[in-house]
Amino acid sequence: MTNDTESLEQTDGFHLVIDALKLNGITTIYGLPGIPVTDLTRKMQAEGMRVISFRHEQNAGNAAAAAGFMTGKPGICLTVSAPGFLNGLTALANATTNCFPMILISGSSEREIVDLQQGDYEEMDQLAIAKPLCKAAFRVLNAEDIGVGIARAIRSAVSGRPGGVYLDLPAKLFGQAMDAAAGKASLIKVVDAAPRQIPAPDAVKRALDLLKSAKKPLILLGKGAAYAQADADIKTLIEKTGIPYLPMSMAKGILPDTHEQCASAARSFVLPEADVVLLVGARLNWLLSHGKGKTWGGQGHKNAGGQKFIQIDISPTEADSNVAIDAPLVGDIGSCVSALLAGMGSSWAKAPAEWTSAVADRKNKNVAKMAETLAKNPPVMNYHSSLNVVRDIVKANPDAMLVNEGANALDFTRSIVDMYKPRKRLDVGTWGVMGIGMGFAVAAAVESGQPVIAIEGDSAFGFSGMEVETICRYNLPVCIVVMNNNGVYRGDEVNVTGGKDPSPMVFVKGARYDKMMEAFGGVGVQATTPAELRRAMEEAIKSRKPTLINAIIDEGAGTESGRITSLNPTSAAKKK
Ligand code: OXT
Ligand code: ADP
Ligand code: MG
Repeated sequence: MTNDTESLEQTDGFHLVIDALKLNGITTIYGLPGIPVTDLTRKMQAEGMRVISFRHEQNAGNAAAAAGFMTGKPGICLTVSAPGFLNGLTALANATTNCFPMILISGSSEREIVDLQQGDYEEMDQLAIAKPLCKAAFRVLNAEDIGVGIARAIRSAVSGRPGGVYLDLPAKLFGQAMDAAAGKASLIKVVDAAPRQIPAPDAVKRALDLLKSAKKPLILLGKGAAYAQADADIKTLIEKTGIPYLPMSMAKGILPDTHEQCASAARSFVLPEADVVLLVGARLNWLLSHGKGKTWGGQGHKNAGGQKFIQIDISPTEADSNVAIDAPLVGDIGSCVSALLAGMGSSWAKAPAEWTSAVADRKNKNVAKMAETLAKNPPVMNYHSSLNVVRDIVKANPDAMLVNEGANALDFTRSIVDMYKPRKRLDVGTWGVMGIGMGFAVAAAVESGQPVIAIEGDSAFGFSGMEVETICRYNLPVCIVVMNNNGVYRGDEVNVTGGKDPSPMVFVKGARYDKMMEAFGGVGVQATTPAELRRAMEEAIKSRKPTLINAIIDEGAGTESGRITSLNPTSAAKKK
């Protein structure tokens, strides 16, 4: 100790990273240890952080992304250099695509060697590779900059449109020592990381004028609306206006799916019929047929249906990305919805009864049709007879989290299983990506403390299935239902050549996924009937023990790509 400003104690890069995270309320990380972050994970645990250690970084990354969506705070994924980093990168890109706040912190190799490409251990220019796949990417070289690096990462992840951020921490940084008091002073507690963004009054007026003119208004809720945690105001907006609403899959439950204004069961009726559509945190991307074409009543696939759009979004460049937006409302959903409510006053007219009763008629017909199908009990369990059970279990346990992936396993679950509370449904999202299952399930359990039900296609499950060990290790209340139809979409395809190899679409028949769970001390059950499935799910929820139910589904029950068969390209080449 040489001068007055220095204290007796020293700190180092390891502890500054930990202190900076904790100072900002981040106490859980999802990751996978190894050089150069092994000691960091040990020290994190020693300093009271919860470290959830995975079997593959992609699953840790998906867990971090789900945590970000659920809490509005950036979920943290920690990986080793090059291959570990790349394994986590898919999840980071997926988080960015879905607007989930997440920070991928990765250790990296010696800069001097990497930059001269001299062949270091796990050499890779990670910052350059991450940059195009996330919102922002930073590298910290000096211990005294760790506070700034973490503050910038947090702010970038959650402000404006949320997304993924990459933070590169070279190995050498962790061991760097500095004076403890100076280190403490270098940390930043981020103030107002996701500031409210108040919409302009003229934009609010424009939106209200358009909404007032509507004869057949529709509200579309996207996952941005769920993320915004403005549930009470969204409910008031919907109920005050009486406008039918359609939730996108991860917006299900902002209001209960059983709400009388929910138009999910009349989707193909309301989209082409509506004249003014209010989009709340939903993009007009492929999931909404880009706002045009037959889905919207347009003549051909490029023709608009003639609807007028109001779009609430925090991103000012989202409007007009697919079709003209007549009234963009730029701001955070909480502020925008409350500004709309304030502008409506107390005498706002309800949506025309002719429209709402037409929607209700269509909806009731479809609901009755669905009830008929669900009541059937075919000799071999299919998606309907099995998901009818899941529907009941979720109804009885509305606080449980639901994770869902697959093709038919996804699409049938989305339309059959009602959600009752916001942010309870986590699924494949904007990319329709397989592999989110176990990462999302772990985060859902860790962040909510509630039981988790994961409805998984057998193919989908395979992408992250090894994490059943993680689920057992942390003793998480996760009940996985593998919808086992022996394959991708269906299990009955054969090799058309008659050769020895199976069709690319099918798996080993009669596979016992339940045994995987038993291998790690969890509960494995094989269910061939709805009654067996019900018993096993009820027991799993009650016991909170890690459980995997291998649900045998008719291998011929699915269709190619589920509800999105039409996206498969077909050859235009003429055949002789
Ligand atoms: O109005 P109509 O009459 O049309 O009816 C609609 C609703 O009104 C009605 N409905 C209801 N009726 C009554 N009551 C209620 N409550 C109700 N609710 C709704 O039902 C219908 C349907 O409603 P929906 O779903 O809202 O409407 P629609 O038209 O389908 O909506 C359009 C979409 C686009 C919004 C919707 O379809 C959607 O969200 N789709 C998402 C699709 C998606 O993302 N799929 C996943 C990707 S598929 C494929 O890519 C797969 N891969 C390749 C792969 C991927 N993805 N990733 C990676 C990393 N590698 C490879 C693979 C490998 S899937 C897959 C595995 C598949 O095999 P699995 O074994 O896992 O799964 P199985 O298929 O089960 O075998
Ligand atoms: P979905 O797939 O459910 O239709 P998308 O992911 O396409 O939803 O759209 C979510 C939208 O919500 C994004 O355009 C994003 O910018 C926006 N968004 C996210 N959080 C907020 C927020 N707090 N306020 C306003 N818009 C938000
Ligand atoms: Mg399958």
